[in-house]
Parts: sequence; structure tokens; C-alpha cells
Amino acid sequence: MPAASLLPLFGSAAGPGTLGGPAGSGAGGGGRKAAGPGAFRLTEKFVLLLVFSAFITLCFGAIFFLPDSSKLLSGVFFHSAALQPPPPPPGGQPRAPPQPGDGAAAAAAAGGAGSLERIRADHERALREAKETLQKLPEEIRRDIRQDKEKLLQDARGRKEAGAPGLPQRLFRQPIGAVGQEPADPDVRQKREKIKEMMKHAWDNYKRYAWGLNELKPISKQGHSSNLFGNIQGATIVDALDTLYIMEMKEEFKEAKEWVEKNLDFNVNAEISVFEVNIRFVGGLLSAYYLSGEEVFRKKAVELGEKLLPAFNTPTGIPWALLNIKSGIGRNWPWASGGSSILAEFGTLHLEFVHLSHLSGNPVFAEKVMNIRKVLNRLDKPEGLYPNYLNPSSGQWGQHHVSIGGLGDSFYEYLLKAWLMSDKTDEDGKKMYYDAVQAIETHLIRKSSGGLTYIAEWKGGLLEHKMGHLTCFAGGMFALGADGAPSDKTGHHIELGAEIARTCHESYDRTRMKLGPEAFRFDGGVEAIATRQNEKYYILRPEVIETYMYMWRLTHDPKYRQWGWEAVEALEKHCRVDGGYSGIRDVYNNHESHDDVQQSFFLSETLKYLYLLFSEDDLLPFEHWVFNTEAHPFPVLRKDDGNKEENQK
Ligand code: DMJ
Repeated sequence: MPAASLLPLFGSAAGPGTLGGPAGSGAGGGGRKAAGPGAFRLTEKFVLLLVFSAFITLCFGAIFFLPDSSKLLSGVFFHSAALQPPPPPPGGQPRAPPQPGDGAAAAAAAGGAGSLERIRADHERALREAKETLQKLPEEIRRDIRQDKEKLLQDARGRKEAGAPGLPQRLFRQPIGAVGQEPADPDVRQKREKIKEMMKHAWDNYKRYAWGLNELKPISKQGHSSNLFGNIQGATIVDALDTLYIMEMKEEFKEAKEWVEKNLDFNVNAEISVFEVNIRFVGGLLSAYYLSGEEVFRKKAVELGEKLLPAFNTPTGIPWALLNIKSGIGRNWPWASGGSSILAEFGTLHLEFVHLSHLSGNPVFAEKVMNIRKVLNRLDKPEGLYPNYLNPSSGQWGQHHVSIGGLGDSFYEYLLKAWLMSDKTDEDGKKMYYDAVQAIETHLIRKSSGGLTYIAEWKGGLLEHKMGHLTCFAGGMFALGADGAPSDKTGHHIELGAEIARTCHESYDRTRMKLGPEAFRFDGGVEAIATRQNEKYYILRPEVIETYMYMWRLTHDPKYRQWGWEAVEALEKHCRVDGGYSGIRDVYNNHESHDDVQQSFFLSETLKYLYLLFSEDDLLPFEHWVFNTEAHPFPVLRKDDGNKEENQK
């Protein structure tokens, strides 16, 4: 019972003739009421005195010592109680605003007569407010509660924005190449402008029809939700931040940043894909921070990184594919061989997690991904290859399927990039990468009778002569790694990159729409052509353009810009619609059948790689930046900046 409701009883107890409470109450009440005090015997008087003093003690206790009475009075039961803030701490540092219930509890804890005074004053105020509240209409009470809630939320936000609690102070120095020069050649400049206009079309329509949702449906002009992100929202905004920045779309970047500040929320009950959330959200936030220096991005990246940590709670430390970020419960895709985790998923956390440790000062992130390395290094690899499936409980491989496309791809990419991003100190990553490429060359890379080099898939020792669109990223990877390749192999790795680029270009050129299919085959009398209906789609993927960009930067052969421009023309002709850009169901068809999805990676990757292809090399130069698998640029961590240990943990 709230202490306030005891007070009237306490007051009337002192009045004449009312010792026993309400008239007629209790079994023997009538007789006692009729008799005067002189009618009691001594023992009865004594008993009565005892009962009375026990009652008084109880009332006092209830008022002053029930633990939550003040909270009940001031915070919950009644609509508000503005409590006296404690004096500011020495040195004039601002103190956090008071929390509900802070005042009375703190005062009681401090003790002394002053405290008692304050408690009394608090309670009187609470009573006054209670009376006022009772005179209000229910509508007014509800409005007051709403306003109080909003104020509390705002205060909490304000405190968070004032600085990221728990994060070390960090002096931001913008890495070299966050902005570049205008292209000298007017034709190139014009092409680059066109790509920026494409970005504007994609962004404006997303903003218009799907703002704050994950992706856009450009035909039906509404939001699109993929279950990869659970109910985390805003994938397109976070994925696009760095593209907006490098394209100098300042207004758009500002509105995206404001959305992140106010709305990006990870406190949701959501089962998410650890890989997708990492590469798009953590990656997008990290690169936005490194480009702009805005603290909010660092803070959000670390906050999200922390949410992902329970995914590593498995017997081996190999993370789950799916994680409920509220409960911290993880599991694997039901379709994955024997409950396995996927190589391309758990192998594509390394760059982001090393940077999370770097920016938070918390080594746990880097430790988690270095442990993945250890587990992999302990295992036997069939023919030196890494199967796509690994059981996180037993630490054993699942089915022996090997792919440099889907399910395997970015694992290899991250071995090389971990080494490059560590300023070439991560020797382990380097060795694993070049050993893997050796095995891939021996067992998976083949040449068609028409002279096209392709990377096949391996199923328990048998080759499937198919190459996915996703596999086309490998051309860029081989070229990027050429420089560090064992002695005489540099030229060979560049050549390998060039051959893959050519094959992938052929896969585009041999379609009616000049856009590549999801997978193409080299069997049954065809080369670089999709033969199955369910492999003929194009969903705005970037991998072929990504390889053109790397090949251009590393060779300056003009054909890569020419091929890139062909892709721009095809995108404009077949994918551009009123409401944005859409994927295509069959690239061999005469007429477009749109899939009605504008993927977030179209803004983060496809358009960014195109823009870089038509930029000077001083924009995000490879000596200073490494792109994550979603094209988010991270700076190289220089060994002379004290980063060596972090990279090698
Ligand atoms: C992107 O999300 C990333 O590139 C990922 O590594 C694989 N595929 C998509 C784009 O195709």
C-alpha cells in the first residue's frame, strides 16, 4: 500500500474516542466503543498501548523506510517529481541529469537532518502533485506521462551524443585520399558526372519512397525488407554513406548522417545474418567514420560490433551465421551441410573486427577473428583447399564443396586484404592467401576450348564447370595480390586477373542486354553462357565492374574503362526505371522483366566502383585504403602508428 494512504488513519488516531478505527468494525468493536478509557483494566490498557505504539512505528516505517516509497510517490505513481539535484562535483564538471528516483534515495543514503528535511519536502511535493493529478483529465495525465517519457529519452540521447561512453578519446586525422582531384580528361569527367547522376537517381528515389527502410522497390515504389537484417532498418542509408561522401553529395550525406544519429537502432529483437550486417552496417559505419571523422559513426559501429559478439559463443569460437541480437542466441542456416557455418560468412569479419578493436581500444574483436584463423590453421585442407562448410561445434569440415564464388568468395579476399590492411605485417594472412591461390590454380582454374580462363567449383574432387557472377571479383583480387606474390609470380597474377576480367566481360557480352547472368557454364557446348533458367538473372551486382576497376588502376589499359562504360549504358537502358534501378529476371530476353528490387549494394559497390573507374588514382589510393567486400574503404593501419600488435593478435 502506498504510504500516502496511511496518513489519514495516523492523523485521526490522535482524535478523541476513535482508538479502535471505524465505528462498528471488528467482532468485539461495539462493546469497547461504548466504554470510556477508565473502564479498561491495567493489563488491557497495557496491551492497547502496545498495539497503538506498534501501529505508530509501522506508519513511520512505511513512510520513511519502505525502499521504493519515494520512487512510488515521485516517479511512477504520480506524474513527476522534480527532485533537487545534488551539488555539482568538485571541478565544475557537468553531472549527468538526475534519473527518476535518484533524489530521495540519494538523500536518504547521505543521512542527516538536512536529508530528513528534503525527504519531507519531497513527500509534500509529491502529495501536492498527486492532488493536482487527481484533478486532471485522463487525457492530460496521459499527455504529461508522454512528455516526461520523451524528455527522459532526449536526455539519454543527449548524454550519448556528448561523447561515446567507454570509447577512448581519439584524435581524428583524415587518411590520405579521402578526396581526389577532378579527372583531367573532359570525356572522363563527363562520364564520371553521369555516374554521379545515377547515384542521385537511385538515392532520391530511395529517399522518396523508402526512406528509413532497408531497400527500395523501384517499380512498386515502396520499401523492401530482406530478412538478412531482421528488423534493423536503414541498410541503404548506411551502405550508401561513403559513396555519397566520395561523390561529394554533401546535402545527401548530411541527411543520411542525421538519420543515423536519430534513428539507427540496434536495440531490436531481431535475428540477423552476422555476415550481412557486418559487411554492410559495421563496414558502412566504419568507412563513414574514417572519411568524415564524425563520432556518431564510430560509436554506432562499436555498439553494433558488441551486439555481434555473442555469435562467437560456440565450442570452437567459429561464429553462428544467424544471431538474435536481443537474446544473443545464435544458430546456423537450416540448409547448411550438417549444421555448419559458412566459410565466406565467418571468414569475412576480419577487416571490420580489427578496425573495431582499433577504434574502441577493446582487443576482444580482434581476438575473435584471430581465433577463427587458429581453428582454420589447425585443420587439414583437402588438396590445400578450404571447403565451404565448417561445423562450429565439432570444428570439422562439412561437405567438401569448394567455391571461389558464393559460400567461399570473400574468405580468400579477406586473407589478402588483412595482410594489406596491416601494412603487410600480418604474415599469417599472407601465407594463407598465397597458399590458397596456389591450390585454386592447381585444382579449380581451367581454360575453355575457346581460350577463356574460368574458375570452376569443386564437389568432393569432381569439377562443376560453372562460374558465378560472384566469382568474377577474383580477377581484381588476383591483380591486387600480384605485387606480394612469391618472387617470379607477380606478372602471372596480373595476367590471371586480366584473363578472369576478359571471361567475365564475355559473360556480359554474350547476353542480349549486355549484363551478366548470375552463373555461366563451360560445358554442353557453351562458353560463358547461362544454360539454366534460374541462373539468367542480374541483380545489379558489382563483381565484374569491381574487377574492371582494379585492373584499370593496376594496368591503365583503356579497355577496362570502355567495358565499364558498356555496363553503364546497359544499366541505363535496362535497369533504370522511374523509381530507381531494378534487377532483371532474364538477361537473354528481348524485353526486361524487372525483379523490382534496388539492392543496397548497387549504391555501395556498383556505383562506387564505376565512379572510381572514372576517377584519378588519387581518390582512395590502394597504398592507403583497403575495400571491404561491400566496397567500404578502410585505411591501412600503419605499423609505425603502434598498430602492429593489434593486427597480429
Ligand atoms: C555484396 O553484398 C558483397 O560483395 C558480398 O561479398 C557478396 N555479394 C554482394 C554483391 O553481389
